[in-house]
Amino acid sequence: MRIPKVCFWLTMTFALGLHGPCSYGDLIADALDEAKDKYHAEIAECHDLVAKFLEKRESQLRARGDKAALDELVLVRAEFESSGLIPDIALRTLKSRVSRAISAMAREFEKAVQDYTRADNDTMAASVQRESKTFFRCTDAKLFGSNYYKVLQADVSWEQAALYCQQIKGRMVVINSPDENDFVTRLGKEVNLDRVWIGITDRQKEGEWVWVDGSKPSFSKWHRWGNGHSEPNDFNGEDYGMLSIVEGGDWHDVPNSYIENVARGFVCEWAVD
Ligand SMILES: [Ca+2]
Ligand SMILES: [Ca+2]
Repeated sequence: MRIPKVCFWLTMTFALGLHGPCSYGDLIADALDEAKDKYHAEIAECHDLVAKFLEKRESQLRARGDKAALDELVLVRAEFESSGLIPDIALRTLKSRVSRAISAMAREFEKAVQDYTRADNDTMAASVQRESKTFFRCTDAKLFGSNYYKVLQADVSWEQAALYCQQIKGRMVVINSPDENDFVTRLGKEVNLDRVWIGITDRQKEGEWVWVDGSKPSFSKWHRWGNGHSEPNDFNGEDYGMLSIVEGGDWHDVPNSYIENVARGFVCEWAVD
């Protein structure tokens, strides 16, 4: 029987003790693994606490017979279950706990990259660097062209959505072509959303629309009203881009906190490494 070459060399490496468990490289990997375990445990605990909070709130509203509040809560609960984003109505401390856990994990990745670089292990430094870019990416994000996309169902403002995409090492979606617009619209439709935030804004200078990556739009799909008017209309000072799935992917400018009792969310995008 032929032993595959790679197995032979691995066996030889261990046999010769070149890769002992006490090498510096392993200490870095162990510290990173420990940080990941801690991160996953912290996120799981926060999610558990939110789920319990929402459950308790639901039974309170049911007992009170508050139908309107109950309908809103059911929607918030469905959004939380689908996106994992801590809703605004939950304890604010939980929201900041999750943010802190993400930042701490991001720092651990940076530290490991530095440690490997200092130990002259450029291969591992590059590998951890790559992992850090995809670690926070939603596992079910869909590939289209050279990016991964995920629609997150949540009742958040444009600014909150942009910040969250950034936190998880992506960005709010930047749409450069009709095909990409159709793809994002289809993704939103798949999860039955009516509207999603997209990463375009004129908050810096009125009428100058820019994407979150600083680029100027090379393509746009502003909605045209039947009466000859069209978006963006800056109605009462609207500076944030929203894609309307129910209008075939047309765009509107709307206020930062565009609260409406409709299926809502935002789209994050990650470049393929
Ligand atoms: Ca505007
Ligand atoms: Ca508008």
